[in-house]
Amino acid sequence: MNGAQALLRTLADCGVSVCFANPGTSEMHFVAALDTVPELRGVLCLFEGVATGAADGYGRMAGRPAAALLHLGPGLANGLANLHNARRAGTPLLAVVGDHASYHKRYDAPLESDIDAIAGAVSGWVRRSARSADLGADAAEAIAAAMAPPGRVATLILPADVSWSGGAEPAAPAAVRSPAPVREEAIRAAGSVLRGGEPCVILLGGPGMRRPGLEAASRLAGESVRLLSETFPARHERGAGIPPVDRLAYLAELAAGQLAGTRHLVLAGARPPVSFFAYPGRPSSLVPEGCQVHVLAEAPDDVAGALAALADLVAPDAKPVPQQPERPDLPDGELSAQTAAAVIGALLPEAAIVCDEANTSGLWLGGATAGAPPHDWLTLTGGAIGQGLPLAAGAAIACPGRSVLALEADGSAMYTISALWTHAREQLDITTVIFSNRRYAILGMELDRVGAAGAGEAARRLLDLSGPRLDFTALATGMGVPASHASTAAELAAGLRQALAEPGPHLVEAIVPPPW
Ligand SMILES: Cc1ncc(C[n+]2csc(CCOP(=O)(O)OP(=O)(O)O)c2C)c(N)n1
Repeated sequence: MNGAQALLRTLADCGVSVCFANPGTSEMHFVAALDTVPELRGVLCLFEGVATGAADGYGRMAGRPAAALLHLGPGLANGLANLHNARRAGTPLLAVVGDHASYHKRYDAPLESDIDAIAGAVSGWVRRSARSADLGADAAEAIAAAMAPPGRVATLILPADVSWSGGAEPAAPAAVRSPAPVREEAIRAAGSVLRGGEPCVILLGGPGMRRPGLEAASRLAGESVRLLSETFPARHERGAGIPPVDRLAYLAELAAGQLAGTRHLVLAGARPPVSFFAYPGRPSSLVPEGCQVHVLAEAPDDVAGALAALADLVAPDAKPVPQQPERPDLPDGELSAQTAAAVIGALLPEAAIVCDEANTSGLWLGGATAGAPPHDWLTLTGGAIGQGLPLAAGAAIACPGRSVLALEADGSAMYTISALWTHAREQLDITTVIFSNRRYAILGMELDRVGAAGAGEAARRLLDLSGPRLDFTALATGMGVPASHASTAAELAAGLRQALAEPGPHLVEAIVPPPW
């Protein structure tokens, strides 16, 4: 058995069933080995950022890693932004990065680069396999590292000669760490804070955004205790029947308003809140003056267990308060981000998976979908745009039978537009809605907020996408995805209905004015 065959066999035995790949010459033995391990499905992605974003979407929904196969340092670098988002999401993910044969490296061939350094920026675990005999064990360890709670990017660097040499053997799965158990002391401390009756916010995040955590947290909410969540959760279970929680706003001034008057902030899977960016004269930390921060549970901990233990301590008889079913009426007239949100809220299918990269066009989506049937909401955890279309591919492959909605701002969609080809190639049940406002709208606002004086026509031109006009229906059909166009609410509703009723991928380009 060569190294590549042992590697793939080990991955399959460890429960890895998908590899999102953009291979090159140094990965050809890995590619050939796919035919010896039929349990591992190779999915071709036409850009590495699609492969890594898809592996992120897969890991968030499956709770176990997919592999992303990348070609040396440049391939890894192309995939880095979405590995960054995966790192922020705490997604279990295995990046396999091919490298030159070990003896070839000293010749400094054109693709030679410092892969270890690039990988270090986004990985919680990095190993360069030295011998084909070690590769199986390295792979099993990589998977265990990727799955250690809450999840991380594990990068295995695979020299071509390690891949092609014989004498390799598959390894058995390695033990995976469980979430750290509930800490009694933290429960007692949070209990006395909650009993004290001073204004308190429980800030939820990470695994606390799944149904069990939300139900336990809901038992704790009351007159002096409010629930809020981190701004960009990796996976938020929401909708009718699940206790709702408002997300902390992206804009620091709005988030400061949400937290004003809070004397105690209890963190349950979330980090202390900070401003997304620094703004001249404004604070970086969003913890209000005089507010004490208490850590109930961190992301690697049993967050839901900690919340449940806290609820049993201070509110043993309290019941969770679920969101009532409620949908907006289908609106009429011209399309805007607001009416588009109402259309989506009216039609969102049960058990949908929403990949939200709608940016400024998404302001009304949360409200419009709050009472829709239960669904999962995946967000831009690391703020690196170009995530949504790849994320949708991975989520759809992780959850066949569920509708995936990619809600995409036009600027962000263009970063990884080739993901549409993978949607079509794999015939994934993904409906993409492009919010075409034809600009980088948020940056128009940020230009003013950071106080960048003197911005004129030259500056505005860098934020404008209006010419040449991006024709998303042509882009989609050119990659095999049927597409339609909507400039009224009724057209969006018709397009969405059809897309959701038919199997396979679809795209609707929604022409919306920018919100400012
Ligand atoms: C990888 C990466 N590159 C650049 C940026 C900076 N950036 C933030 S928002 C944005 C434009 C967003 O435009 P669009 O996706 O069309 O959304 P809109 O603001 O119009 O709603 C850019 C370029 C980023 N966040 N991530």
